[in-house]
Amino acid sequence: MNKNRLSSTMQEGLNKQMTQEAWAAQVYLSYASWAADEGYNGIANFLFRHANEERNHMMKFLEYILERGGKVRVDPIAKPPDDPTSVQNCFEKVFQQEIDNTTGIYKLVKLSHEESDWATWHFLQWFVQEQTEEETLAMGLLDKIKVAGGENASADALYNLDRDLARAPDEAELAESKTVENP
Ligand code: OFO
Repeated sequence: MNKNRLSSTMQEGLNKQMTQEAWAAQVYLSYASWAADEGYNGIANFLFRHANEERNHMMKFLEYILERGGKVRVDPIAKPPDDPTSVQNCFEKVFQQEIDNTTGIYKLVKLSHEESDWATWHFLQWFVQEQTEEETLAMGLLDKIKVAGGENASADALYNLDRDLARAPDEAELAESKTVENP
């Protein structure tokens, strides 16, 4: 008896997204290594922590495919993009990477809706929220580098930014958790 509760299209899509998350972890590792090499140890620390999050996302997809009786396929992971050229460029790349990942998640949500695969739809809602959080976090990075002076940021401003990011929380607070008292 076939126990696979995923359509073949969905199984393929989930496997691709699993690899996409593994790739995202590699991208963060590569940007973090670049930052460390440039002497930005706070930024590196922030990006290394994020690489771990992406790897956890990969595991969530892997576990879900197995849980639904599907077949996991561990594919090769593509090479990360070129190193950033500056801190601003690094944060722009991080933001773009999150947007691209959101697009992948949305495609799967759309497919789950079309297939009336409500279990997968429900599973993906966590990722919809996570991507909103990560985009907010990446937008925050872009704001910080803008305030620091963008491409013309002084060594002092970059020093402060680097120190702040070493302690920055991994999660962004979303609009839903805001209140009048805590805007
Ligand atoms: Fe997996 O959350 Fe970012 O990309």
